[in-house]
Amino acid sequence: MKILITGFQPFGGQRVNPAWEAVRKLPDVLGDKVLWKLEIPVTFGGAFDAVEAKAEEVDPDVILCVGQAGGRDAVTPERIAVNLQDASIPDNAGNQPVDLPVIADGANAYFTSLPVKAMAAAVRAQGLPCRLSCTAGTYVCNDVFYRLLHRYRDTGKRVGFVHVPFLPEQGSPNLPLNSIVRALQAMLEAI
Ligand code: PCA
Repeated sequence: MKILITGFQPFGGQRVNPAWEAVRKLPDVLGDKVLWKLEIPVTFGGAFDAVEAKAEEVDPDVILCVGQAGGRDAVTPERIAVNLQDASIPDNAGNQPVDLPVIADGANAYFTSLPVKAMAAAVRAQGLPCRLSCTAGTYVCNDVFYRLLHRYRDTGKRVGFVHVPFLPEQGSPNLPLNSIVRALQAMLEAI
């Protein structure tokens, strides 16, 4: 199984993004799974373009995007992407869409095609905090998640998104980097 896993660049005045810091530390092979890792920009549309370009090259079975969710105290696999852009801060290109659809004629929402309950159970079995989330927000993370679910619907490619807490150096609540790495690894093994 080929898995494309992405992490975002820093945004919102932060110097690091725990998502990419953790993704880059994952092994290249996990049992029968081969991982392709990609750092992506925090820009509406641009994040999707980067993932799609890599997916066209690699032809992965699974695409899993990872993002930072400051304020959350657990790893949170996302269940739903919504067709809404509503940014409270500009993205890294200076764009700040408000009350716009991601895709004009798209469905209101898509459910993830990854087994998020099994993934969450695998993280908790490691003694790490994890719960399902029913909103990836309305910023760039939801934008790339929605666009990927739309693009790869009915293709057999499965798409998921996981938000992770801050690192200790970014504030509280937080999780150490190696805990985030272990959580990602447990989720990948559960797919
Ligand atoms: N988190 C943001 C965008 C990039 C990231 O890591 C979000 O939750 O939308």
